[in-house]
Amino acid sequence: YIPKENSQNYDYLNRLISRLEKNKSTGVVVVSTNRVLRTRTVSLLQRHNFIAFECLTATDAMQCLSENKNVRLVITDNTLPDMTGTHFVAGLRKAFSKEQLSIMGIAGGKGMLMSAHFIKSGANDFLRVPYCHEEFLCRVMQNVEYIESVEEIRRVANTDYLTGLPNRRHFFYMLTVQHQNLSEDHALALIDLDFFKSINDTYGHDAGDIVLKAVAALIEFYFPDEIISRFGGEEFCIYMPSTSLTEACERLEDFRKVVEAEVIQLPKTNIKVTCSIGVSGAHTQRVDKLLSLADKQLYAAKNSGRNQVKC
Ligand code: GH3
Ligand code: MG
Ligand code: MG
Ligand code: MG
Repeated sequence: YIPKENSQNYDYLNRLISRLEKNKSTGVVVVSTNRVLRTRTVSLLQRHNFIAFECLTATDAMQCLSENKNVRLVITDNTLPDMTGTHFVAGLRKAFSKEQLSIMGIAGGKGMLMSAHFIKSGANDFLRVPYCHEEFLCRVMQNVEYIESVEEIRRVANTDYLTGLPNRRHFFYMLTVQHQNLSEDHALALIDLDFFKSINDTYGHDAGDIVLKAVAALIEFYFPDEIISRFGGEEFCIYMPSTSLTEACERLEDFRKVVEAEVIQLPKTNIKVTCSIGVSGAHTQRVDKLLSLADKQLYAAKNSGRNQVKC
């Protein structure tokens, strides 16, 4: 469905068309007791491929949000049975920031201050009822795209560009989140590639990059339930919750053998690489202690001839 007023505006059209595909995985919650307003709004959203949820109360909407992680926008009327729309918005904002969830107030009537009330309560936007379809769609798109661009910026900020693994910054963030329920048993491993500089020197920096990507893929495959990270240049870190030091060392010894056996294909030749691993375990709950201990063990592994695990 393309509004005819826009059939000449090709930039807008292209944007609309590319959105149609993305909208299929984008949830929008519509909250109103006004049946006509609610069903019209929902069908307009559905015509543009959005997954639209109809809710009659603030409580229903909260429930819907907790069950559907794909919701990027809530559109709410001001007179709801269980609370006013602006109270609902203020409550929603305690659970979701403006960067996580867009909220748009909609309300009719002659009151001039309604949009200000909504926006002061934490709404991103406001639209007066009856609304014009075009304006409604522009605003929906703008609010959804805002959330998506913040998500994209977050993803880029948390990811190592070369390997696609979580970067060091994100590793610490995930650890802090996990830290609240750190189990007694846990372990941390630092993995450092052996003589990596000589791979760069012999085969070139691009070959070094291929090796880093290959090792990162192995880590991702063998530690799917652990918190992993590219920690620095040719150094990786793995946090293993609910794992004893003994169990961690066995798994890392297995992994060391996997790396040793892996044949990495370069454009002109195949090469192999080894790694040294330092592991620390349960006797401290402090992440900085775990790290410095693992680093000491890694240093010991290097000094005892490399290609080994030290626990
Ligand atoms: P050791 O066995 O003692 O760990 O020796 P090493 O050569 O692996 O360690 P060293 O710290 O001397 O060298 C690490 C090298 O990793 C130096 C740096 O140029 C290279 N490096 C860091 N990041 C990247 C990257 O993103 N790509 C490539 N190709 N090389 C990188
Ligand atoms: Mg080094
Ligand atoms: Mg190294
Ligand atoms: Mg290193």
